[in-house]
Amino acid sequence: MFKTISLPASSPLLAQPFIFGVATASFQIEGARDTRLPCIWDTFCQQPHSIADNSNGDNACEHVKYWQQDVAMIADLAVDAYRLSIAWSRVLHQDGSINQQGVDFYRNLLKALKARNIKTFVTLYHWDLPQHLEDQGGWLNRDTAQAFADYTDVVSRELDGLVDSYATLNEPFCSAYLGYEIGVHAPGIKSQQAGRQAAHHLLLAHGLAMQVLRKNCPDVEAGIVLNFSPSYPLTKADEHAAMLAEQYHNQWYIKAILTGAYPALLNQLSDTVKPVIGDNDMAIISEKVDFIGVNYYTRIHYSRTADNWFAEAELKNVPVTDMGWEVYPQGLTELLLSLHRQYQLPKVYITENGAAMADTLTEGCVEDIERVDYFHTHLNAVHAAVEQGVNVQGYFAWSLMDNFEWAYGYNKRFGLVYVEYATQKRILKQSAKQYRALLKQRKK
Ligand code: IFM
Repeated sequence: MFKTISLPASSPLLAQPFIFGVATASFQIEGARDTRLPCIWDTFCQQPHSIADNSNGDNACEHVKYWQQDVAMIADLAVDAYRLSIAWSRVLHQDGSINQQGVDFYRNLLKALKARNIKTFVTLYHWDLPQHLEDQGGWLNRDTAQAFADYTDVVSRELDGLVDSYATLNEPFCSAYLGYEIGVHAPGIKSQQAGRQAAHHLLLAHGLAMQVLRKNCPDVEAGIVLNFSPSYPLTKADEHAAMLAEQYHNQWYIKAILTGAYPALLNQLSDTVKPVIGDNDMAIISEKVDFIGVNYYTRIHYSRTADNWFAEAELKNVPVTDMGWEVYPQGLTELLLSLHRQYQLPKVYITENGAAMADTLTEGCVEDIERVDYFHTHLNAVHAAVEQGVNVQGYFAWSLMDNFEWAYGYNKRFGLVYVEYATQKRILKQSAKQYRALLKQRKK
């Protein structure tokens, strides 16, 4: 078990222009529910049994209240960049007019970060669709893609000059599959057809938003953040199943974006499940991106089902995080190398990587040695990929601080910083101190 986070002294990760950062998302930290429109996660949290601890995002980390101290804390970590998301429901009223208070919140936050020389990585959509749009069909309604482009237009004008890097969407897989296909995330719909159609409309929204960003801020880099849980066969006999899962869950998004086509698996879907695709959609979806954000936490094993499809298979006796996710750092190297072989990749940022652990606050300290080990091994996995030619230019730890972990509520802690929710006190864990030590060493 590594007690420090370190990299070889000659690692390109320790040299310019590699960026180190921390990441969060609006609904998970902001709170201040009363100063924005309701979103699909507010509604979902009210449904019985949807959230493990019956909690919601009403208060979360009260970041809207404590943002100044949070900015100071981010600066204290010696990071180069902060990745945050904008809540659509905080910047627009239902009639499409601007919620000035919400816009001012983000403007002030971004200005304060820039004043401390911290680069601003802004994600436009991290799952919190305004509820009134869900009432019109949400991501099943093609008009939502255009509504997202209109929202992007407002945000990119209002935040002009304050953003260094835009990501359109965070993890469209989660919005579509978890939200509309198996219903464990908001809005809780369980339909394969809905999942595939939502995925298509999300990708279309991404493409339309890219066009807006190119027009409004041609000098600001723009891309998308995708999550990958690479698919591995449980046994030799399961290789085909793993290949199907890989296409369905991972390649579905990156292939559409980088090549303008869905994986071949699309043709195996029945006509009732296939998404409706407009004539020009794939060209819009494959609008050139400046970067792909890669979120990696674990790999997944699959086995073949009786109907020749795939099902998740559990590996026994492997190290897991508090989420039950296997700790498999080599998977990150393997993923990056495999994407590098398959595609003409633009630059890559690791936009999320981290681990939930059962942290305990003892005498004011959190000795999260397993998380230190996780960051150490995963950063070295990125190093290995870069040494083999993958153009990775940044790494963001998930997450800055403990927060609302979606369907798990506040039970799962991913933070570098411990949040004592009753007092909203932030306490740097050992992992935060080690991450900072690594970054400071580089800055000498
Ligand atoms: O907390 C989430 C985040 O919102 C999106 N990516 C995965 C994280 C851990 O589950």
